[in-house]
Amino acid sequence: MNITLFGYPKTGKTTLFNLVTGAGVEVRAYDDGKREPNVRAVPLPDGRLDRIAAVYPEKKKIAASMDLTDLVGISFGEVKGSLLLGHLRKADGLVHVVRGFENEDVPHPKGRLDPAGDIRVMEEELVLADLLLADGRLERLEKDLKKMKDPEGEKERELLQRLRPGLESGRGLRDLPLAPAEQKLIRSFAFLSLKPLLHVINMDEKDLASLRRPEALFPALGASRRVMAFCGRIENDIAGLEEGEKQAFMAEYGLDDMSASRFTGQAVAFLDRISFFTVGKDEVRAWTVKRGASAAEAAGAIHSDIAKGFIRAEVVAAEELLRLGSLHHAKEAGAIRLEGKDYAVRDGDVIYFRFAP
Ligand SMILES: Nc1nc2c(ncn2[C@@H]2O[C@H](COP(=O)(O)OP(=O)(O)OP(=O)(O)O)[C@@H](O)[C@H]2O)c(=O)[nH]1
Ligand SMILES: [Mg+2]
Repeated sequence: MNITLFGYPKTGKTTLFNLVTGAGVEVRAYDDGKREPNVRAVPLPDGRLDRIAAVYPEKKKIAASMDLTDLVGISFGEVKGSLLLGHLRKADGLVHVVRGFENEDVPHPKGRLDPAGDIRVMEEELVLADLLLADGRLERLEKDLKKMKDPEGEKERELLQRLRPGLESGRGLRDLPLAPAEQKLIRSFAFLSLKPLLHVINMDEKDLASLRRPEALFPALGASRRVMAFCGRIENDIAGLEEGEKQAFMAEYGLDDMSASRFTGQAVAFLDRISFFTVGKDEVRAWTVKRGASAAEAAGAIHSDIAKGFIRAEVVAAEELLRLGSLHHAKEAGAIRLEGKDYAVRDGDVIYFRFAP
């Protein structure tokens, strides 16, 4: 699972990346902006994993993780031609970091502070990049179809033509009803306006009181978007403190948690992932899959061989296992269900996969 931080220059992407990963990448007010993306794996904390692991103190505990990528800023108007488009298309989820703070050392390129406006412009830019992609493909298809009959190509052309109005109007593709085969076809394009999108506003320290409700401060944000806020400046200062001092400072600023922990929670929620657990010989481990994933897909998340040789899944809910005391006790109590490869995995399942190697 890959989540990518992107946005206009100097919005606090690397500041957020550092807060979430603890990577300590240098943050500068002035530079040429030509840098490789920062990438780090971020463990996803899960209280259920902790409790299952406590049943098996001799086994290693391994959390699920996401890869967080931090891209350098993309200037206004330049998303469609950006060299970073490939990174955006690869991501499972996009996190748009938005400027909400005043800072004379790093002036806003438009000379004004308007997070809702910046969000609207960025959304338009993402849709425009999709429109150009669709049109480029259509143009090639038209040429090919003139030369040679191709039923698959005609289906693709028909689908792309249906997508065009949504892209041209700037609405994007989210609400379009699609048949499963069309969904599969459309997935291969990796359209940006279809990707889960979270806007994270880097708020000014004077607006700390609105951290939980950025829409109160910026009403134009609207309710239809996923938005969260953090305050890079203050949280960065706090992150550098000793544990004991941290709590005192957070209390002073009225912060009940740090953006890093809220961010990882939001990331799982906005990607609509669920977690399942495995208790192996040496390790207790959490994994994430898309909500609705089958047992076979969950097996594939661990190893393709387990999916290939899938025989059955032995399943018990984490809460049930914890109530009964251990997997062994769950088995004795007959609480373990046998499920086939089409079983829809539920959040919190503990699964043992039987497979033929
Ligand atoms: N006042 C204030 N300054 C901030 C805040 N967050 C970041 N900055 C400053 O803004 C500058 C850019 O921060 P970065 O985190 O590097 O921003 P970025 O989005 O990664 O920048 P690019 O990668 O160059 O596009 C730095 O000088 C930060 O110190 C904030 O919340 N308040
Ligand atoms: Mg940066």
